[in-house]
Amino acid sequence: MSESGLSREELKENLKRQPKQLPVSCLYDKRGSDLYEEITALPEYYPFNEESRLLKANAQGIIAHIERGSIILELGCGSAAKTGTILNAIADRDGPTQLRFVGIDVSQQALDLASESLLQHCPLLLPGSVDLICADYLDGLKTARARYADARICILWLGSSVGNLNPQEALSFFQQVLAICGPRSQVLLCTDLWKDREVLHAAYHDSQGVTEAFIKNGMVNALKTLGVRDAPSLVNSWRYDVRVNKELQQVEMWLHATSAAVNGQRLVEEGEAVLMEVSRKFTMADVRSLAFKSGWFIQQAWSSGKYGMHMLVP
Ligand code: AVJ
Repeated sequence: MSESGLSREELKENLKRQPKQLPVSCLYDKRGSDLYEEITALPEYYPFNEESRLLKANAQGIIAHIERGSIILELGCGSAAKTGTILNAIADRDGPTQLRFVGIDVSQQALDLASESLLQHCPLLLPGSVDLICADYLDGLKTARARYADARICILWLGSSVGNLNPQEALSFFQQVLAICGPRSQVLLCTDLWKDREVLHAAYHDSQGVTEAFIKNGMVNALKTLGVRDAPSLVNSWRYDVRVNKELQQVEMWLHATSAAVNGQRLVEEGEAVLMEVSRKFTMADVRSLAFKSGWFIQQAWSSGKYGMHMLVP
């Protein structure tokens, strides 16, 4: 592992693929997490507001499925900006002593933001009831399952982050979640829905260039880790391109290298394109099929037409 937490070996493997691709973890250093927070405030980035609205409008319906005493565990909690909607609804119903929150994120910076933001947005949450785990999803879940062996765990997976996984990865992920968390668990899965190409394109190619900066920062992180000198000015001149791929039902964020990246060896050639991030979009039927194939049932589903939520139980 490098200082930044990125593994050089994993990066090299990713750069051998055709097309070249980077692991999602490149995107979320301190600057990346800050830029992502900025993205969520962009007028074009509709998923954030759609999700907030859907959560608020259906909070009572959602918590009706969450048993008293369940641990609320958020995967990739980031700054936990929206979690308060669910936590406060449960605290109002069951009282603050029944409430326990576990946040899992790969970024320690994000977790620091989360503990501040939770104190601010969830006045009923007792400080001793918050457990923040810096780990990737599955390791974090294993840790949580071991710590709270007897508890029922309600997993919140917000932000449509499942869209970063390809269909096989998503299937395997939900099978593993089930294997780790077992029958005393449930998942509130939020997914962005497939829609008009212009709306999708604008959400990932905003007029202020924040998403472009976010993606370029990910490449700078990767190249710095691999020992490329002057990575920021190199990547700054590369071209950002968003492709709405109808066949695979996903938005693809690409960087076209207008000059080569070299660290002794040639890592990226001039003229080559690197697939930086994939954001897969879903239909409600896609989510149903993903759930059934991986061993989950759907207790209830909500949709705004633009955005969907499913409560999954084993
Ligand atoms: C956090 C993966 C859900 O795909 O919409 C936003 C990340 N990347 N703009 C998404 C992202 C560029 C986001 N997810």
